[in-house]
Amino acid sequence: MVSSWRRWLWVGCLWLALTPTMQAEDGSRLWLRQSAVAAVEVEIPKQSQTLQIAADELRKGWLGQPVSLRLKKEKGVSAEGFSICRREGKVVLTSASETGLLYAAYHLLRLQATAPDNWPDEVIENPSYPLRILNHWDNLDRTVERGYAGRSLWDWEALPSTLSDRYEAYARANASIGINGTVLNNVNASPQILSHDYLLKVQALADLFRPYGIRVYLSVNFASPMVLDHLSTADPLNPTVIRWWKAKVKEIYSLIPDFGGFLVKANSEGQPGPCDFGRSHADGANLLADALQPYHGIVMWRAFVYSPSDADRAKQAYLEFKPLDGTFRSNVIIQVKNGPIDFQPREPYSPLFGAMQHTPLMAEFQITQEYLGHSNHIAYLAPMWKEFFRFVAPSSLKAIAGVSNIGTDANWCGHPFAAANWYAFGRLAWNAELTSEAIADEWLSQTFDTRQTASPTLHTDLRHLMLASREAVVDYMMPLGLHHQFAWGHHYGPEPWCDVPGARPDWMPSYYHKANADGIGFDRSHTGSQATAQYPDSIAALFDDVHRCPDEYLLWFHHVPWNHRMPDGSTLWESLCRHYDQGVQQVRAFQKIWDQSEPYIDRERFLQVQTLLKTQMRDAIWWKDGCLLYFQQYADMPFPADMERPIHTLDELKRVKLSISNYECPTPEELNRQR
Ligand code: BDP
Repeated sequence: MVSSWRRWLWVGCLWLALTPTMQAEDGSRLWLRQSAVAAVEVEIPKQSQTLQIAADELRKGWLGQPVSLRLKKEKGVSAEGFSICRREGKVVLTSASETGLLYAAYHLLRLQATAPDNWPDEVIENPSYPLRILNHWDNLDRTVERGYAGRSLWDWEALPSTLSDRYEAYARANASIGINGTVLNNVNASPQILSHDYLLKVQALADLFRPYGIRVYLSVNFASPMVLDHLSTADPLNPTVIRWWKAKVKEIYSLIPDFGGFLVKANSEGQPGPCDFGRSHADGANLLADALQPYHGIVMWRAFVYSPSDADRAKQAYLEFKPLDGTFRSNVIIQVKNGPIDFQPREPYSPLFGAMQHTPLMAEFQITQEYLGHSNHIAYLAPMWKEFFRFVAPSSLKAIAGVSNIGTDANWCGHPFAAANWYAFGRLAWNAELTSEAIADEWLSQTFDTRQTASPTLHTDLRHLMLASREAVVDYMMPLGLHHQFAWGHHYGPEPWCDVPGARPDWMPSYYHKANADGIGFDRSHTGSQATAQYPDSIAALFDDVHRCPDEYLLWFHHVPWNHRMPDGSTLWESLCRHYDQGVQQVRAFQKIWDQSEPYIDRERFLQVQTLLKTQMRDAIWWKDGCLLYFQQYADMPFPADMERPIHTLDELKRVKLSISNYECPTPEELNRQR
């Protein structure tokens, strides 16, 4: 379709524009780093802020033929979807909505960066989910719960009069990957967010985000009527409480007409909720849903509930929510974490998915690496989310949410590779069928220009590193289904020995590993807590049988003797050792791969990743030595001869106490001081 000399000219321009200049980069441009040599002609159907943004993006970055944007409904294309085709010497982008055209513009730029000479004559894209939402766990004092990339982006003090440039850059990055909603504040919500002063600040952000197709949502505290207006109760059936919420919602919509709705953490980890007044989660959710319904707002009600009761923690959300199936209003969506415990490096999927047949559900993924090395470790999470989709059909979900890893750090997410997880979350929310490989391809090409360098292997080597990274973390932290072996509070380093006097037993690692002279692992089979019975029969049969249970979930579902024979003939103890060792060896391999990329990567990002990989390497050894030396006391067996030997003693590691909080990532200095 393009004559060959023109194609070469075009590829040449592209090469010139994209060839890395090797200038230092601070990562602030994320995956949006293209700049065109000369602005192309772009035709828009009418004047609007959104279309202007789309046109400006194309003028800044598109190197091909003139582009025509057309607002038109096409068969097989949803409201936010779009088509791209080449017609009469132009590239024609068509969508029924302005936001769809903005997405089309970003998609065209993505095609140019990732498959410049190899895209089909016609592209049609429709989002997998209508709601693709980031959850910020940002507090009003600008700390970020489980945030490891600086402070909160939202400068509440300065809002609404002063608007940081980063707000629009944030909206742009989200729009470029199709994210269309943002919950601004922590699920452990301050009631203050609903005060009039704060709503004016929220309004300012909503106004900025609107042209980028992003709606604003808020986390709300169930006791807000009591705290803000001194009501004597927050009972969801009390008429005064009902009136309070209706009036509050009316006030919000008078300021933000397209406000998205509420996210609620209730009766969980000390948060107030309807159960405090003898009511159910459905009573609580329906109260808010009724107030929001006239404005088409929604309630995302979290199923992350558990208490220090007799029931296995992994069973509790199901036990509490399954009986409520079908009793929620139609504008309530139950937001369920991917696994039944809490964002561990590996969990089986939560059995609530598939069990709630009459209630819309949405998945909650965690983009911030609370349990995967914070922003110090490379852990590309797309493979973890795809693993979830192997069990939970993407089409069975109503929406998708991801706990954000964004902060004030210049590169947004702390680790240069952590931005890949923000990117991957957006791309999977847009198209759950995309492969982890394809997303890594896109991100690498746009972030490091990996396809434009002289190296024949840089792109594939870095892609390999990304794809192997999450499994490496699982291996050196908690292989074979082990979970929650983290140090108290900050969830960074290993502490299988942790024993905080008086603390909740279900917050102690020993609750989960149950290591003793007989073996290790949590028996959730028919002989134990029977959590396996919460799964559909075919899956339950698989998980319940110690000989059929996939290795990666073995110690999640079974208490297994140390000399149990694994499918490869090794004992459980040997296999555990080999997994830990394998994790460490993988990080050594990542260091080598990264060092070979030096000639092709700008200095600043190269050095930052190189330094972080050293930290990751030391942490991997810390995890391996700490866990294996501790478990060896029970296994009473030697390390396999071919395994890398420990370099620490258990006593030494037991003395490590990082002085960091929920809001921080340990610095190399703090780690060196301790280890
Ligand atoms: C856990 C975090 C905690 C969150 C909680 C939640 O440790 O900080 O508040 O999840 O999701 O992962 O509500």
